[in-house]
Amino acid sequence: MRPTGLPAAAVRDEIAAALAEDVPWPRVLNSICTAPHPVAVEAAHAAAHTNLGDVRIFRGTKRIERAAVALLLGLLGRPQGAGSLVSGGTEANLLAVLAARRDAATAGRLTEHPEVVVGSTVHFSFDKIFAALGITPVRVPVDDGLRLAPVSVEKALTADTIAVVATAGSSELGVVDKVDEIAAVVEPHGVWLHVDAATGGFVIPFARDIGLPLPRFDLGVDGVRSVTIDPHKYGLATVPAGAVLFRDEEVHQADSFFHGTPAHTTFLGTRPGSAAAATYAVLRHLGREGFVEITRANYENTRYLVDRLAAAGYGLIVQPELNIVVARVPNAAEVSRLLGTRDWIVSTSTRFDDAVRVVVTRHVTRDVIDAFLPALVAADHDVRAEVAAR
Ligand code: 0PR
Repeated sequence: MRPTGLPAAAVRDEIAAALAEDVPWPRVLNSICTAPHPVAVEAAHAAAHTNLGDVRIFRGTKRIERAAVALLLGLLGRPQGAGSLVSGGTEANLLAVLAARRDAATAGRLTEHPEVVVGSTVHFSFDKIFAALGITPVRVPVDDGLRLAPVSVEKALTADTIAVVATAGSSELGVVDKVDEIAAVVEPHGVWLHVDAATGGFVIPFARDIGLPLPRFDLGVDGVRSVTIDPHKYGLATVPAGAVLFRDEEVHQADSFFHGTPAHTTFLGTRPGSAAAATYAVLRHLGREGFVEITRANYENTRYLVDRLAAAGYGLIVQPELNIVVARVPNAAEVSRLLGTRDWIVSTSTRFDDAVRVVVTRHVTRDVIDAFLPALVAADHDVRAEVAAR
């Protein structure tokens, strides 16, 4: 640190210069996050000084968090449930697995080597969680549609199983597990079913409103005990805003297992009230109709992208159920790298080496797609030429 400080204007310029190096949203095609809604930014700014880790001080902010959680519980079919706003999908999934483990212990079912059954398409945040908690993942194959197969789940259950995780939907492939069918096989075994809807939570309910044939995945489905849903993804809130929601209030209260002062129901201690303010603001401002309209536009743009890809000769790895398009492109890693040097950010797949993945979110408009397609074709062409010359 310098002995003398810099004028605020000079610091502002430094920050602005750094931010100008970030890739602008219209060139970002890999991210589940988008520019937060202006009302979210304004609310986050107003609450920038708050800390939900100390609710003796931030009473009003806590009230906003409770109100935001109530709105999310309403969205997910369980107004009488409970939950917390957290830092994102990783922390939400961690809290859900911890709750499942506690539930198994309370029921006298916790063995020395607890297992959690997951599909091979589950998000990598679970790898971190299982490693940290010493839990063994039991990975079951997915079906032809890349969804967790209910029969395989049932076969994988053992006396050590403390939870099953279903994904609604996967950020890598954009498919939605048949949560209702998985719940039907898991429920009779009394095993905790967690649904990771970090990505799909702010898409599926509205997609169902506009008539798309997606399964229910929420806390209204018998057997679903917890759900992760992330306001900082399709919920248009500022980062970091995740949420974990539980079917039962007692489970959430039992979350005060961290024995903080005052008791915390989250893994983080000091945590931003700005996230709660942003989440609340955007939910109140848009209402269900606002989200339905945004979702409708995202699906229209998804369709447009699929059609433009087809016209350029690119097929799909899987039919998109969410607004995530996985196109079949040869030498995908190299194409993605080359596009990156041209300031177009796409991602690839860990499962398929000929897949370029594009996330359609609010900033991925027709104009963006129209600009992207020639860039993809050019990068593909250049990589093919390079490969042929080797
Ligand atoms: N579960 C699912 C289904 C997810 O999609 C994600 C993140 C998580 C859990 C973990 O959530 P947090 O990252 O909030 O802890 N999915 C995105 C992904 O892996 C994360 C992301 C977001 C990556 C924006 C890049 C990016 O620019 O694609």
